[in-house]
Amino acid sequence: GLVNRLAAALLALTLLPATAAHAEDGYALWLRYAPLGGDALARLQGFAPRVERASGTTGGPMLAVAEAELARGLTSLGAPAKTKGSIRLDCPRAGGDGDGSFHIRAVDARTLVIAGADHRACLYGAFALLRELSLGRDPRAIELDERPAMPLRMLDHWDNVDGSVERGYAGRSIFDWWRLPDHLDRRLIDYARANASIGIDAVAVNNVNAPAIFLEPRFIAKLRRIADAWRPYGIRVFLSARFSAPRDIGGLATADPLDPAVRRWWKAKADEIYAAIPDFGGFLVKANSEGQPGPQDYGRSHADGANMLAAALGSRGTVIWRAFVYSAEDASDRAKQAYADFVPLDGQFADNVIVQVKNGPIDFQPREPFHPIFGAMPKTRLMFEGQITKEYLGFSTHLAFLAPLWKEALDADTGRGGTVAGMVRRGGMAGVANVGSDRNWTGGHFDQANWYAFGRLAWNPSLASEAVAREWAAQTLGRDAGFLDAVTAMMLGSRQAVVDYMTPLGLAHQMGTNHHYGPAPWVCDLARPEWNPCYYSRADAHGIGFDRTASGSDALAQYAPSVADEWRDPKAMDEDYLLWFHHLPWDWRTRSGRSLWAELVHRYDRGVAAVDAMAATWDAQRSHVDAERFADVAEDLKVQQREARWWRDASIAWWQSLNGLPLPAGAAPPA
Ligand code: GCW
Repeated sequence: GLVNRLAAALLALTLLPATAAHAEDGYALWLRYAPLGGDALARLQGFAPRVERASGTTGGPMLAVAEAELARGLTSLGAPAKTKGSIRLDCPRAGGDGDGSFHIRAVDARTLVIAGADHRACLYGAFALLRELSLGRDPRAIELDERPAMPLRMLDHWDNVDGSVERGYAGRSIFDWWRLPDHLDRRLIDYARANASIGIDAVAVNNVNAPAIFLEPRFIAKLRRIADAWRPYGIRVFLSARFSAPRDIGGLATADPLDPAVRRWWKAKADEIYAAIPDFGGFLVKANSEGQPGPQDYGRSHADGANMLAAALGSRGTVIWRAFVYSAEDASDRAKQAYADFVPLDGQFADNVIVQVKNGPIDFQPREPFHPIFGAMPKTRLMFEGQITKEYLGFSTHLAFLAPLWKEALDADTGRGGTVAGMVRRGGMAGVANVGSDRNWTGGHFDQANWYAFGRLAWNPSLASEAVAREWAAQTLGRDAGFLDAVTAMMLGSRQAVVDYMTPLGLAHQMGTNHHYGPAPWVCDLARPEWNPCYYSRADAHGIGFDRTASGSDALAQYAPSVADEWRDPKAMDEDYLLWFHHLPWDWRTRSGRSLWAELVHRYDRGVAAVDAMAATWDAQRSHVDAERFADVAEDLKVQQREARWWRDASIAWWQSLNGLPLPAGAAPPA
């Protein structure tokens, strides 16, 4: 009696804090399905659905995932055990070969139907329905008609064999290659589930700087275990393939793509992989870039290299060939090189080759104009590569919501018959993953929003950043309307804040060598000129900025005339790109009426002030967020406040050492 009750109470006391902390450590991501309240709960209880199958729909692993998710989500949101209505799954074809298009609608007052061609439709439909319910929508009024904007919605892991992650800021790799294939970490299932919930359908599991070991039989067995685990979630695995593998592990003397023995080797390798993984996605390749081997080592073109691998895969898979190339030999303007290398090859790539192009022409900077290749290769399938992990935006310590960054590129009119998003509709979008073994997956809690946003935008690039931020925050953090207004506004302004305190007015690549974290505008002595921050700023006593007009590198000419016209005149253009395209004297008048120098300082100050405002906004939300995540974010924001000042003060001091100018009137004193 009493002893037992005391023991139970004690046990509850010891368990409670741990359980509560676990629930709010961020592991659940946006799939918390926190219990609904108020009207939303009453509506769900009034509907009280059970999940059933339409007559033509039979079970299978992918449908089982959809059913389990619905059961879990509905219960967690507060649906009663005693049911009245139903959610009917009408996805007749088993398996997930379709594109995942689905619709959801009420057929009568008691029945919601999720319908589509095959099980993938019901998988995506299930997650979409739960999202709507989580947002408090009336179940019987939900009507969705969705189709993915592009076939490949992909995450690229830069994860290494030893468990380290290149540019990873969320702990070690989630892939435990040592224990695979015998042991599959549950986390990989949770990962697939999170990806399926946002429509991600492909994952490259290893770094593009790839050793050939991944192509060895023992690794193919490991990959197979992952592929089997992810199949029910609609995710195909891709492998980064080292171009020199025939030499590295194949015993051949060459990796020349036109050499018959090399071609046979890759064909046999592909056959071996497909025997283990019948739906293997294909190869992702970084070739002739930053020291990686490639076809140019043998005097062959990127098309020769890509097509050779494409022939090995045949209709079974896809070669994703990266356009991220720049060479030490031609350092006149790094921004021009990918276009110069690839555009002449338009029309030469095999049908199952996709050329993957970073959002901007340099390298994942806080702000870049869109890459000029978009629109310039109409006969080639293109893919958009974004970086979810924040290599150049303060790692996982600084808060920056990246949907506005990607949207800036995706929405840009290329002037060549469509937007950037339109140019990748036959290819897709790949995001460099920001996921690791941290409890909350991504290091910073708000970095989860970037993973989420990337998936949502790949599914539908016309979604507004604001809508994505809001739905993420509502599912992940809390549903209070005032809270959501405040947090959404904070997220939407956060990337511009980073731009302002790191690289305002179109500056780029002022980060420290290799680590790319703090400011280092003074660095000018690295062997490769285009690795030096001074190469990008071109700052001296007289002025600052990179002249990419006809009087300079003329990178502007790589854009369609209508686009180039927008950026040609420094007086008329969007000043967010000013110093990307123009070298201007320090006393040049900007549109605000301030001198260039004063405007630059103004923007650094504005960035610092924006971070201070973010910290204040967050501080006011204490009552709306669990204590654990509130404190985590508050701590990171303190670091960001300090480091925004570091960026501003170090940058301004360096420019002053060149131009000898005093701080403009009204500027904040250094911290
Ligand atoms: O952004 C740069 C990174 C490298 C990366 C490279 C790439 C994987 O600094 O770490 O290498 O781009 O995209 O290939």
